[in-house]
Amino acid sequence: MRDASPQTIYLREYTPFGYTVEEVHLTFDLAPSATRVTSRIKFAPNPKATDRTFFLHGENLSLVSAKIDGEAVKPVVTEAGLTLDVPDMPFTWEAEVQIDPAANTALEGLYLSNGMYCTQCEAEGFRKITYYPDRPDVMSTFTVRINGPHGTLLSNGNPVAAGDGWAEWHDPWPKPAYLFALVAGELVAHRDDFVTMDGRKVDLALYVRPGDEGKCAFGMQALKASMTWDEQVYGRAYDLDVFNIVAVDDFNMGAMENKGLNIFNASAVLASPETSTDGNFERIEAIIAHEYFHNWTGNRITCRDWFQLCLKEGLTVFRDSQFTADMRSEPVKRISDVIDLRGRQFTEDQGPLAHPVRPESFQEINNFYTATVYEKGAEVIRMLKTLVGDDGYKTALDLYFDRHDGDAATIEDWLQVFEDATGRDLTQFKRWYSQAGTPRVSVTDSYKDDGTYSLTFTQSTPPSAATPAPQAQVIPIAVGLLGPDGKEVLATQVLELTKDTQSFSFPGLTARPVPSILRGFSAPVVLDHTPDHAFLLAHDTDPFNRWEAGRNLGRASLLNAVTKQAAPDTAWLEGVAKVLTDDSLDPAYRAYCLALPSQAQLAADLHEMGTTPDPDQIWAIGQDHRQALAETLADALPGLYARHQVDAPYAPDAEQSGMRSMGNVVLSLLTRLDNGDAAQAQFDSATNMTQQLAALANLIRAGRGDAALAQFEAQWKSDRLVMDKWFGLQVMEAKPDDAADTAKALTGHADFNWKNPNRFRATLGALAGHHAGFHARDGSGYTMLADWLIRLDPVNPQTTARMCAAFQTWRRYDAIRQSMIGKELERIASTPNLSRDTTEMITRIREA
Ligand code: B3K
Ligand code: ZN
Repeated sequence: MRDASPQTIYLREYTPFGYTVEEVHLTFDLAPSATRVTSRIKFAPNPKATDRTFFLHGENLSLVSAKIDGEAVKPVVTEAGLTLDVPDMPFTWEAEVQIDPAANTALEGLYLSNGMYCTQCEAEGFRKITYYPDRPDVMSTFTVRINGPHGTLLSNGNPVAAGDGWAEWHDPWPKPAYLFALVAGELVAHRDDFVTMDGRKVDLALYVRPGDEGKCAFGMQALKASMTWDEQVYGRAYDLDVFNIVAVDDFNMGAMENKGLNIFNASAVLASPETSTDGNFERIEAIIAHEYFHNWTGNRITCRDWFQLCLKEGLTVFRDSQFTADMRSEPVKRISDVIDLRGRQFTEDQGPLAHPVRPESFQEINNFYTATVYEKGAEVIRMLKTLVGDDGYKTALDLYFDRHDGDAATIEDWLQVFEDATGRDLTQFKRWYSQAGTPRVSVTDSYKDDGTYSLTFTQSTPPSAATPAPQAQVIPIAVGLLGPDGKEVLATQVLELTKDTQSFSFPGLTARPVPSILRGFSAPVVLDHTPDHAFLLAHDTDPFNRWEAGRNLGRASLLNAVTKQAAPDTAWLEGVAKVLTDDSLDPAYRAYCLALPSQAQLAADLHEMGTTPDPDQIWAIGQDHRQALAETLADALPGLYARHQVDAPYAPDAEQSGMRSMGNVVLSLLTRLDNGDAAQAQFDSATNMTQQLAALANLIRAGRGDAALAQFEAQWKSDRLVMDKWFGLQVMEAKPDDAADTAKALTGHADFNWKNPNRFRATLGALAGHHAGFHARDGSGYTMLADWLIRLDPVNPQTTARMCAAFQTWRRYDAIRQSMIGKELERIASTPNLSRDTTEMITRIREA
């Protein structure tokens, strides 16, 4: 649907719907271009509402018939829905609509993916299936009858009955329409079961297309591990007789937590050692856990309105990060989360798309499934837990589940639970939900002869359009102190910063200590502090801050190379070399210590310092630094490489993947010295995708990737998920000047199915993520992306809008680049019939 002047929705304008829904009965007569949906819905006046307007959402529906209590009625139908005068007492609404799943390329509502019917309703897709009050605070039980093709017919809840070409499902748990799901097609099931802590047996199934049966075992194990973990850690058991997961090829995001019927992007669930990397396995485990955890945080307790999205998403991301930390390594998970947070969420906060964790207005809610809502939302919960302690957190969560089970709740409800459970006043803390922007915390220190050491913190948050006058926030700062000999003289303590400026004293020391500040990244802030990074890299007892010290050394070295033409810093080279060769440290951790900040991160840092970033120069300096590191470590590399090969049969566990990640980091350094000989040997002997793909990347970097790329393509041409890697890698590894051309050539490949979001993202997303390639001097990266966004928008607005974010940093760059980007933004904005999704994104980005 096209809106001439899109409407803005405000949090402050929330009012409850005038009617409650007591029961929903749906019948689907499936046909690719003419599916009939018959609904029978019992409504009753809502005693909590005053406005009795009867408006049902509905988009792209042909209304065949409508009845109230069995009598035909003629509602007023618009592009957005229908209105009707209804009785002031309980009544039954019946409607029959026709929809066209085959024409639904937006992948929202009911659509076809390779002949398989599937749905995506969050946030507002149910209104493309039938007329309904499509808002999360309207909850009901659903009974669904599917008349369809032979094969598997699935919906939410428990199976009631089935026959040839039909099936009936009933979901006893009241739910909002966004959690509705239906799947129908030729599928095979990988089955298992789980006995809950209260002794109920749950039948588990992972449905995939024939041919993918061999990629199910890991996902199923991850599901069972998630079910066990949620019982043990949060005391939450599953609540239906069945839990089904379906893998779908065409999907706009990772996965969806529909009640009892999770639908997954195939890339987020299918795994095998030959076709998936260690990173894929870890991501799949986390997404399965995330969607499963939503059963309590999202489904049993849902959101009152979409402004409360972080209520379920921030909490569920926090829960899945705890799960991954428990399954794998806590410090490594923390490091990777912080890299991600800085890369995506800080970027959002620093640019025109900045918004609070709980936004106050939107035009298209799908544009607010952001790093701020998800990842910063999770950081806010992590801080709450730090402030109230583990026991306080547990008491509060128990109260939350107890008090709000079955509710459509708000952030106010969530914070109230913490206040009631712990007695703490969270008035100031609540600013984390209402203020956009990343606070900066600067530190000064002093030491007196009487042995008292003091730290003074100053916080300030840059103003943004969303938050023009930010106020001081509650910032938990975990601090430890190290003595001059490197031994810890003060174990980690949490300081609570609540004012603009605040000092804390530590008496009784015998010498001036070195502070380790913001341990474990205890708050999502930018820390302005330049302690002795080399000392902390050598001695810090907090693994996060030890990594951070190395990263800060590397970052300073890169920045000095840009601004002062300095050579790579020997303190960084030597410090990192020491960590790398320290076999007492976890290999996965060491691999992270070697990674330099990204080029985009450096561009952000330079911009912050008042220097206009030059993407070509940043790229070249990164290359110099890696070359210098390879040369410093030249003697150690072959031994390190050999020591990090895994002989045991492949397992995607933390231990083996840590070994491979270290081995592959070493391989990338070796490749700089041996022209790719080790990479070629690894490519030829690889028996898993982690080794094969890393080897291929290095061969491309060494300028000898052609044969391996052809071999890889021949080997994997019938595996879509592996071919996504093949498309993406070529763009990612292209030299800056070739990136846009490489992407362009790939879009001409017979297998470039641009309507498939995975393939589109693999190719164009890789271009947008190639810092120097996207920002190539001639503007080819900008034009290429804009061309494709314009083409995709009418087909799939959601994926288009999401990818517009590639332009959000445009004001960081020089005038010529800004003018080229400005023209592309204008070209997109002036495209006739641009979707509401893309219009909102481009408008916000241009307002910068
Ligand atoms: N809740 C879904 C995301 C829906 C996105 C709609 N544009 C997946 C998740 O966060 O688990
Ligand atoms: Zn989620």
